[in-house]
Amino acid sequence: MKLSTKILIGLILGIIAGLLLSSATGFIKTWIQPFGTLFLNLIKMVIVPLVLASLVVGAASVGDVKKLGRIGGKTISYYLVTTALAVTIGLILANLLDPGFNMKLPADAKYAGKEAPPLSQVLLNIFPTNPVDSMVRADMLQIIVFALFLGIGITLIGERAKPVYNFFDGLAEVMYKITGVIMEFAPIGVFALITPVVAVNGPKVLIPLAKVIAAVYIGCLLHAAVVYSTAVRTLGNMNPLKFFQGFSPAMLIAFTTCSSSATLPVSMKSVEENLGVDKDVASFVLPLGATINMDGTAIYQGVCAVFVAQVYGMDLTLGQQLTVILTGTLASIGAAGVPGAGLIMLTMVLQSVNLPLEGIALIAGIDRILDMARTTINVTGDASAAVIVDYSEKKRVAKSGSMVV
Ligand code: DAS
Repeated sequence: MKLSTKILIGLILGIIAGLLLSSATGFIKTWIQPFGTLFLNLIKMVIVPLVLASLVVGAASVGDVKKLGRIGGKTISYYLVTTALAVTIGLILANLLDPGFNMKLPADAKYAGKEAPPLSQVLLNIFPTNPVDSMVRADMLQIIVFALFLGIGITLIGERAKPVYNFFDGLAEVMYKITGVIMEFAPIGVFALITPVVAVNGPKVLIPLAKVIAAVYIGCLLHAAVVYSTAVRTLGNMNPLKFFQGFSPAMLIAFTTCSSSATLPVSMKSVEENLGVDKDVASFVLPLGATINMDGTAIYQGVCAVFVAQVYGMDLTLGQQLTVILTGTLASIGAAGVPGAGLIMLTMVLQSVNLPLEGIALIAGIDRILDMARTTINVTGDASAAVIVDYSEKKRVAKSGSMVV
């Protein structure tokens, strides 16, 4: 039986167990949840060495800095376009579904939301002053930047740096192998992760904000079905069904862990083994995407901004909605690949259009349910970029090869 089927069975059994055991949260916390935490910790254990090693090897084996720049340019352009599309989908759906229609709150409710870091801080902060400290703190953007410099350095040194290249190449292989072993426990891990979420967030908390949940989930499904399918078919020359099926193990891990970072090892394994993406493309596009490309989060920002405006009886002008598209895109770039990051960045979006931050208190109760959908889309967007960039590079090589004749 395929691993993705086993994981799906674990997910379904976990949802059933969560509904049946909704009054036995103590039992779940003691005897089920630890297995989910263990699985999550094991995946997190490999993230830093895997990303560092595979990105160093990826950057070094790209062979020339020009190609690295080309891959980077294609990747970042695709990320920005799809993210802006995602926020727009979120805004349109929220305006159509009108989730805040039947809820009206005075704007004086108190909510001390955490401040979102200013974008300038995020951009400046990506250059590490101490790479070891970046790895200790698992600061993915700084690790990515350091790995790129290391890989470029190896390329520039050439033969004398071969031992360094071989070390990271071996480390990457070992970490991939460990990821494969950990993934054998995924069905149990997914079961143990989803059961407490369903038991705690059962139907009672979902009903009053069902429209917000519907808008985010429909937005995510639409984005995947329209944007990603069109993109992988037209720009990646891949059948969308093959794409979603091949990437399904990572999508299920993202859905249950709500963490793009924790899903990264599985994302890399899935695109390379199931979708045929070259390792040097995957090891550049995916870690970068897990950190700065979050289309699901962008959809969520668009929906929640309109919802909060409606709840407080404030209509967003077209100009404000365009501001939400910009700040929603930036917020998704700044959000970390960990559970709940989008909720923190929502403060930045609400502030940008002068909406009361108290609205976040309404979203917080269902944020975990929304996080499952948005994280799944976040990682799927990264995989679509990897497929497209990989195809574009292969087409380029084929064309230059034919030109050689
Ligand atoms: N959970 C985050 C992620 O890992 C996204 C978010 O919180 O918006 O992608």
